[in-house]
Amino acid sequence: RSKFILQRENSRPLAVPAAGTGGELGRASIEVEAKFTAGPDTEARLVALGAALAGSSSFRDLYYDTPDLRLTRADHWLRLRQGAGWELKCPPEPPAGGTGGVPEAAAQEPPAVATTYQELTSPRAIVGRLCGVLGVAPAPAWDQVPGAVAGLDLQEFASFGTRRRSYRLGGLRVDLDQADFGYAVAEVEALVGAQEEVPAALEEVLQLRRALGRDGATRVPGKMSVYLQRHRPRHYEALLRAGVLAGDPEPPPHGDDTAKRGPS
Ligand code: V4E
Repeated sequence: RSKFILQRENSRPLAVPAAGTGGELGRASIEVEAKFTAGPDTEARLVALGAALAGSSSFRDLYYDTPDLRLTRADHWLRLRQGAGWELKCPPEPPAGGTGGVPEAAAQEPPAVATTYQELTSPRAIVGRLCGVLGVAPAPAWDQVPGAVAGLDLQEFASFGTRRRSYRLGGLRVDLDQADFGYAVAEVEALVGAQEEVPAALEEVLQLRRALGRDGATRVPGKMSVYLQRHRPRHYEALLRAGVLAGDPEPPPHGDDTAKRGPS
């Protein structure tokens, strides 16, 4: 039986930890993800490996930052996923007394082939983390995220739609995304409840990525990286300088440059 927790469908939990054993009120939930380029045979390969289609969905993400980009330069990604709510993707807090060092499985791959992020969804956790990064005390009116967005002068810097087909295989999830600005990318994902579980999850994620991907050890940029490169080049350059995004080895061409999947 897989020890990994299934990731959400359309940002809702497919399976969630029992009350008090995970999530933001208990241990941290950490997403371990590796992006890859899907091809015309990816879905057939998934099915051959025993994966099941978990669903299809469409959603729009709106991302927010301060005018001087202090959130994203600190690798904090605040978004409103329409239909799902506010989410903050941010680096996991290092374990108490731990080093936060690179797990062994990741060290075998080039940087950023796999990433680990925490995804916060409770308003209190989101606002607390935002205030920590920005060095301000939370105001009483910020008990909901929109209050904090207004009070902290956060502004929308990106908005795009995604069509997603999701598969599950054991405790892993595979998302095949088509963004509405003409970029397709896929990712293998595991959700774990604690930092100690990250190395094993990484190994599973990278193993499935190798089985599915056409990229070898090449890093594949996410939707945001390509969006910023095309539509917000100064923001993109700032994140390269901050070391938050790595430059793309070969910038992906414009257009629907990977698998064609379903209607637009
Ligand atoms: C974490 C992050 C960003 C926010 C968007 O995250 P991403 O996983 O790319 O989006 P999506 O829509 O697949 O979210 P999900 O539905 O899985 O929660 S934008 C940039 N980052 C950091 C980052 C990075 N440095 N390198 C790579 C390869 N991906 C993300």
